[in-house]
Amino acid sequence: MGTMPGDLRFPDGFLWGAATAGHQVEGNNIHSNWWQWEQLGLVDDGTTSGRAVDYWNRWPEDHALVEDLGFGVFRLGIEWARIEPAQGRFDEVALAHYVEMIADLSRRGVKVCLTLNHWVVPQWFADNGDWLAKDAVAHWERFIRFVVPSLAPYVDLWITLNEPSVPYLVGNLIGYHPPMRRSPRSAHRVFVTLLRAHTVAYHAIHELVPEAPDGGPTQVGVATAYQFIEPYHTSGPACSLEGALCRLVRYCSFGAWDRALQTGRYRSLTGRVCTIDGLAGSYDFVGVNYYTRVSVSLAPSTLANVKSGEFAAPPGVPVTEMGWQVYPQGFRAILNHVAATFDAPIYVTENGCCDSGDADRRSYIVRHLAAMHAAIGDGADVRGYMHWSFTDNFEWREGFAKRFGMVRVDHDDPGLIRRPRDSAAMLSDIAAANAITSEIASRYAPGVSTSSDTTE
Ligand code: IFM
Repeated sequence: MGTMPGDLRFPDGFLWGAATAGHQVEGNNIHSNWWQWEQLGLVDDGTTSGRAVDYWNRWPEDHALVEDLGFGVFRLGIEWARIEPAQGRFDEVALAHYVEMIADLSRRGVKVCLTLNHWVVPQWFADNGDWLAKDAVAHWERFIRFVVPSLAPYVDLWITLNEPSVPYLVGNLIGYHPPMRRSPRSAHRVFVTLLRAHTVAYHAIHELVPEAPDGGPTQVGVATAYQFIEPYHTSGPACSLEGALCRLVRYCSFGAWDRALQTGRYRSLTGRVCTIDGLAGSYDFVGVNYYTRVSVSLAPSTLANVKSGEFAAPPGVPVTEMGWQVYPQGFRAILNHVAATFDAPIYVTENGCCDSGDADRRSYIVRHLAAMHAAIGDGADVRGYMHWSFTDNFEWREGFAKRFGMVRVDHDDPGLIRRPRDSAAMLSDIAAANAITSEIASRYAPGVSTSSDTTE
């Protein structure tokens, strides 16, 4: 397919696709900590993950759709609680089920990006003290060594941990997710344990998997949540104070983690330094999850809105149904920041918006892809884009009411029918063209500018 001047063309071989996570789509992850926690009735819309969208059984249909849409990569996760439902009891049947699922993608010519932990742990592990337990990393390593050899023939990109900042900040500092601790000490300890967990997984995978399915080097990384963090005010004393707070928020959200991955050392806010053998340089690529800008404010009116670590948006800035700012300029800045920080290829492992009617998603995608294109032009080595999410799914504490899917699925529909939204058709066309052509942009997102003024 030819492109015209003004079209935004992506590098040859660029991977286009979508992302999901086990617990959010599979259903009936009954031996997990999240499943147990959901029964307390704390999910905002009163739902529980239940059968979710039954990906556990409907994967053939979903994979056929992935293939029809022409996606070259699909990100999914496995659930530790299914594979090791009781301590030391490994379920070969569950693992074989995952192998069949994942091999199917590979047979369809779709590259597999596999997440080994997306926050959820087995209930027995949670009962044992979760990531605070002395033997947490040993249990985790045993699980990794059990699953990796069977999955290895089909996995192109391994993600050890998804967004580790969520368990340490949201689960242990803010107490908004299970285990709902509000303890800086626990948050610190979980942070360090997750660094160790990543390190052992990284090295175990490299030891067990000599090469990727395409014969190239094995690729292991982390999917990190990056927000573009800025002061709420643009000038004056409030802005200076907020600027200082921004540095702290950045350090806690991703800065400390990134530095630890590079240097092998972590300096806590109290100045304690911890060194982890094997951590320095333990990444072959960087997974970037980007959604929004966070405007840090000290004003009581905006601080009052802080929920799960979010600050309110400045007036006039468009927000999604999550209340998250739509800020593609931040995507470009983050990709450039990651490129400057790490000398490694980048995959966008999540980017998307909560939009139940698919009214704004196409514009969100076009503007963020234009920002990504600009970052590539700036020199960032971005190799792929996985849109969050493929189908609607269980959005954690926000339940099923929040819709991130390019494919609509109603949790309460007895048939759980998959209905691709226009945004899925658009990403499919972009993937086929390996470009945002002006024809695609004007057909799906009329009036949305792809020029660099929207991305600077
Ligand atoms: O649904 C989540 C996902 O599990 C992790 N990253 C952010 C998404 C949207 O909130």
